[in-house]
Amino acid sequence: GILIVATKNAGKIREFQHAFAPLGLTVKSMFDYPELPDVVEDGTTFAENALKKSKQIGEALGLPVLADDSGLCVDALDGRPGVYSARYAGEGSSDGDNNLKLLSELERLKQGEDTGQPLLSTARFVCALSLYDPSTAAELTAEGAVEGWITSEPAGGGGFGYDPLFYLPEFEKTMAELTLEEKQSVSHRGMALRLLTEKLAAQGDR
Ligand code: ITT
Ligand code: NA
Repeated sequence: GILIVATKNAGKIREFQHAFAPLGLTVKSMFDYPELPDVVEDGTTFAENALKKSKQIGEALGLPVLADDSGLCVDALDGRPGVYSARYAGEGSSDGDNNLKLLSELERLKQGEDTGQPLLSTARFVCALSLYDPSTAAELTAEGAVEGWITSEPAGGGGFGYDPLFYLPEFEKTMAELTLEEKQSVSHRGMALRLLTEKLAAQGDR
């Protein structure tokens, strides 16, 4: 079967493909439906934006659709960039632009003081998933989070987005230094996917 995911983020697509392939599901993304307009993500929470994406695309296609809204919440920045993670350095900004912006905001807080300490602030990645079925108007949701530190020493070529700056003390590695399997086992998205799968299975039992 196929699973439609309302995303244009290549990093997310890779992780969903990896997660759903063992279930015999092929992932389709918004790259397979170029005629569909982008969803305006003006919600104030990850959950709100995830529902907006799954519902708009699900209704447009008349098929069940999964959506992911996620981001990075940095404690020293009062939770920013949060729901603005994808466009932190401006509309259409690249992952590289956003990472530079994050480090410069955290450096600004130190006001020139060099502590020699690469770990700048605690932070968490959050992922809200929404599965919307237009035939019943039913929505299933799940949220996952992972705690770590923002490091001034980016490392790793895996993952996407802020992964090279997100340091996990228990691995002594950044998220970008983990394999896809390792990332799935600890990440916000992996946790949300496991919770969503449990909810789906519980529904199937009813
Ligand atoms: P779609 O809306 O098309 O799914 P997007 O990239 O715009 O793609 P979001 O609005 O959910 O997605 O923004 C999430 C941003 O948060 C994303 O661009 C990354 O910069 C960051 N992010 C989310 N999950 C991440 C992860 O697993 N690793 C690193 N950065 C992540
Ligand atoms: Na988005």
